Amino acid sequence: MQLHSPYLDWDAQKALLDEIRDIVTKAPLFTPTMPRWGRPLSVRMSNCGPLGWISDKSGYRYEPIHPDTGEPWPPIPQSLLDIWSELTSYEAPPEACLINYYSPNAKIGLHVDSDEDDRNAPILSLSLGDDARFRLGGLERNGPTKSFILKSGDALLLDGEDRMAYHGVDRIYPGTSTLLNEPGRINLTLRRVTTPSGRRNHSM
Ligand code: MD3
Ligand code: FE
Repeated sequence: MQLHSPYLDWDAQKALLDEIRDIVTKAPLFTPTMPRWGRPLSVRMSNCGPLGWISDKSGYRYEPIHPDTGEPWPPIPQSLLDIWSELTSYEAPPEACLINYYSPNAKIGLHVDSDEDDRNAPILSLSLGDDARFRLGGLERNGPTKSFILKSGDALLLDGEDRMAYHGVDRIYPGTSTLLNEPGRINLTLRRVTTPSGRRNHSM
């Protein structure tokens, strides 16, 4: 895990926020639900890029279209592709940028990100808005965990042994940032989903 705190200054955070707002007008936030039971998650989501992560009664997966509008996801802004190139040494661009919106009471329980075919690629996270308490464990659900505060403008790179680690967001601290016009937090995660052609997939 590599935490750059902060990575983006105020102006860069504002510029990125404007780009995300534009994406969300074209690809509105949706409420993902738990597979099988259909219980709604507290985090609302959207995506940009050729693929987007969704969750509904039939399961977790990447899809090329928005579940409500049926339209393709908007493209990933160049500014985000540049950050990926700057912070990762990965050979191919990200294919999905998951946009998570946390209202003050939203959280995400401990989970592993395992819906990507390419488990060798890193995941790059950017935070905007209120502080969050983020928890990172190990490869086993009941192992020890550590918690960190993620602040507006922070970039977190997950690679190597942390890529398949359990992690979650325990809580948001409303009112700790004035970037958004209301309390809450946005997290962007840039992900490679498919294995680039010509690369051996060493994960299995
Ligand atoms: C550690 N998002 O979208 S970002 C998720 O703040 C997710 O919205 C959190 O977990 C959020 O799946 C955490 C940081 C992050 C992203 C992926 C990871 C940490 C990770 C993958 C493996 C280990
Ligand atoms: Fe995750």
